[in-house]
Amino acid sequence: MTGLFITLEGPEGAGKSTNREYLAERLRAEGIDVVLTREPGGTPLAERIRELLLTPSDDAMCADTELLLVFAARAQHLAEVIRPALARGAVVLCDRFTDASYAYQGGGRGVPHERIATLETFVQGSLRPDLTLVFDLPIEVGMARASARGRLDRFEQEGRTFFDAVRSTYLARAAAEPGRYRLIDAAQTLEQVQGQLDVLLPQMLGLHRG
Ligand code: Z5A
Repeated sequence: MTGLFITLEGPEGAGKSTNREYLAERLRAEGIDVVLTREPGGTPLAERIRELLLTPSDDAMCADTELLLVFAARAQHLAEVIRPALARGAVVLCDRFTDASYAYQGGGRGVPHERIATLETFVQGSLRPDLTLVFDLPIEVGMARASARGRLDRFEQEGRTFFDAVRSTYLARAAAEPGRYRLIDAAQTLEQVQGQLDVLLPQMLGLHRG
């Protein structure tokens, strides 16, 4: 039995965490074993790496260090959580995965695509998400939502150019592989966004049943 690997992506404040919970409830109501998780993080060790990545610090972190840390956390997450859950047939709903490395380290920091692709193959082998939901919205709307929470993390302190590059990388990836990606208009009200997810639910159930 193999499960279904769904990732949620998009810029800050797009509603990934909120809607991950909503999707999990809807899938559980169908009797499905759902594992909710996130990156960077998802295991005790990977959560410690997350702290390193997100905590603002006076010590500059170079782009390659950042890239290696996200993939180090991912290796642990895959071994401890994602692969075992998929092997028992669960639906894994993961808030961010390797598309975020292409968007933030690639688009935002300018790390060459090939370098990220090399690590992707090294850490994941042939494993890729079955479905990726990209929550898209204007950067200023997402930033306003995120900043309403208070203290900004290390990524949230970046400027407009960084986030424009993040957003356009997500959109370019979604356009290049329409079979795997679904674009969600995340600027709509929460009810409307959840309406868009409801439309996708039968597809998710169909993919899970194989
Ligand atoms: N990162 C990386 O660089 N490379 C990688 O490979 C990976 C990650 C995997 C993790 O942060 C950081 O790690 C991330 C990229 C980097 N950078 N940042 N920043 P994270 O995932 O914890 O942080 P985030 O993505 O910024 O999470 P977020 O700001 O919490 O966004 P969200 O989960 O998409 O949004 P939310 O928490 O569901 O909603 C935010 C607020 O908006 C909240 O008050 C909601 O109630 C509200 N909301 C949600 N939807 C709506 C609608 N539709 N209308 C109005 N208000 C709404």
